[in-house]
Amino acid sequence: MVEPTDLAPLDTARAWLEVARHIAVLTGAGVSAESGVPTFRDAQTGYWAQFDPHEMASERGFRAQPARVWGWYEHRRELLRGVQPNAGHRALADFQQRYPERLTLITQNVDGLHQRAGSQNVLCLHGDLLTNRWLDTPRDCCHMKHAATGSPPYCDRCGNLLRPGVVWFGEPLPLATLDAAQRVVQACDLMLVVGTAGAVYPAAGLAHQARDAGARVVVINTGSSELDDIANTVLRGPSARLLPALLEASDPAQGA
Ligand code: BV8
Repeated sequence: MVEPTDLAPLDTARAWLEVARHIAVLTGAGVSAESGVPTFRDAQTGYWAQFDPHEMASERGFRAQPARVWGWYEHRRELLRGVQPNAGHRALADFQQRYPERLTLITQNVDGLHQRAGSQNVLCLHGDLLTNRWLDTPRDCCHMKHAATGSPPYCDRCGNLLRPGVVWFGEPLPLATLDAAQRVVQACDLMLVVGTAGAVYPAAGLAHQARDAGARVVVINTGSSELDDIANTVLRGPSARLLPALLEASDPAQGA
């Protein structure tokens, strides 16, 4: 019998998928690239290219330049209007629908496209670009009706600012979500790491945890990533093509 490792990476990954009982998927900005959403690194184009995204995606950066950072998020929200989930998002949602107990999706993305494609119980490590919350602990006066329009909106009673509902650099990830993600990767036998540079922690650490717990790790990326060296196999190419190729082929109904 030909060992899966003797096959091409995609066939190897398909063979591992067939026998996997618990599949963890970690996605990054690359899975939304083919929907037209610039990746976190590529988002720095035009006017925004002059600013460091890690600086802007931080509380310190927001407090220093609230109008500029708010403008950057409003710009990114604008880029999301009219954007649709792509075939990669849909392949993940469809597979989970066919095998609800087998796949858990963990995402670093804040664009909501996995949820719009139909993925359920998505573990969103870095929050949601389309929500806001108060910068400082809201007082009785801070109600949305007092969010005077501005850049950013603010409470016209105490001056509290609204901020995007995302996790900034230097801020802790939502504990319950991170705990759940860590439990998922500890228990999985296959982990797909899709469209992420693997440079942001603790998210990238989940792939290391999966590998250390004995899971097979498959990286899907158009370019090299910081997680390639812990992958059991790397599928080099766009996720909107490779996720359907990997996940749809495994459908017994298609006689795979
Ligand atoms: C925290 C929301 C502690 C905001 C984001 C350990 C080691 C080193 C550093 C640290 C560490 N622990 C903590 C840190 C510091 C820091 C960090 O990781 N820094 C990095 C820069 C070194 N981490 C933190 O600050 C985290 N917080 O640890 O807090 C703590 C605990 C208690 C109390 C106080 C504090 C918080 C990190 C969360 C930051 N927020 N997002 C926003 O969006 O504005 S992260 C942000 O950047 C994105 O959400 C995303 O997660 C990340 C970018 O990563 P990618 O998704 O990989 O995207 P990128 O553009 O980089 O790459 C795209 C990839 O796709 C590429 O590889 C490309 O080749 C590929 N690609 C492109 N097209 C395709 C494709 N692949 C497939 N198909 C395609 N078509």
